[in-house]
Amino acid sequence: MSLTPLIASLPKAELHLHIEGTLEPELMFDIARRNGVTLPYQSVDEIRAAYDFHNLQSFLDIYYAGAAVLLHEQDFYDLTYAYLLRCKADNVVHTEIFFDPQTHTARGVAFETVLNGITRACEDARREWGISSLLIMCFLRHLSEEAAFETLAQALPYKDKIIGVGLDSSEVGHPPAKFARVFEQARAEGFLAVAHAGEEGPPEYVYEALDVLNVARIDHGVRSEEDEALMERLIAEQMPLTVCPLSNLKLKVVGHLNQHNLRRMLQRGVMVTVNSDDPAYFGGYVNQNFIELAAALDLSEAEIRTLCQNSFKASFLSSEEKEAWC
Ligand code: ES4
Ligand code: ZN
Repeated sequence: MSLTPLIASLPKAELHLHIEGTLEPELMFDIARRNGVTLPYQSVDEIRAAYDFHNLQSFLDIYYAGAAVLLHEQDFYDLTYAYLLRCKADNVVHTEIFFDPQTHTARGVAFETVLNGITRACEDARREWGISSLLIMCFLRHLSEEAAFETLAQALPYKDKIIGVGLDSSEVGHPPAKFARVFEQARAEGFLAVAHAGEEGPPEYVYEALDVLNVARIDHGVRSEEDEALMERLIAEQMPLTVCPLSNLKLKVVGHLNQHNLRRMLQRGVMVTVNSDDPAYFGGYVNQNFIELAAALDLSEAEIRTLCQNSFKASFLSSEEKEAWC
């Protein structure tokens, strides 16, 4: 029996979503036109045809180029509002949104412009549809520690609008420890911490994220399975992994969805969740990730329910808010 109606009907939280990765080609074109930005593509079809990635870096090059159309507060508002409309369609009632300020400040866009546009859309979605959101500011790990410190300083006046800090972009060659001091200061300032680790990088990067950055969640973490002691630790600590199945497929972290280790990890008791990462680039929002994964791994109804419950348990909602959804 199809699990699609169950997947569609269950309330869920999304915990691994880059707002710049929700820029659909149609909106990219609209915003480019109104901002007078020239894209290296003639049509929406041509953009979609370029989304053929062989690893993380080949995706990131195209993703950063697409984000260059975003200039004004309204652009960030429109981007975020369109994503939140997709949350409503997928019964995502709570979302924890990553944003990459350095992608924009490097082009001369003010930190406040980015933050205000995203925040205003989140406030409207809460009022209009009751969707709650929290923001996580990511440091680009291919850039320097000094650049990350500058970004952290820019965020300090907006601590009330940003729940935590994260670490994304090119993983291999940029281990978590590169940002040990930045994360130490961020946590001292009251930010929660998460980090991408074990997507393309080895299990050692997951250990570093835990032990050096003191993260509360690991983003991806799928390569943790290569280290048995690490798996036992993740299970014992109920450390959440925010897994992104269609992302792993499109970036060739796995060859086929039926080779994905999410079900094995779930059955061992790892606190795994299902998320969409960069849905405009990877071919599906959160329900599509559930649907394709359920088909490929033959997930049961009970497993789908557990994954949706995990999404709230692993969230940064208060324990009262979590209980209301679990
Ligand atoms: C990302 Cl899939 C992925 N990995 C690392 N950094 C990212 N930024 C946006 N998507
Ligand atoms: Zn990601």
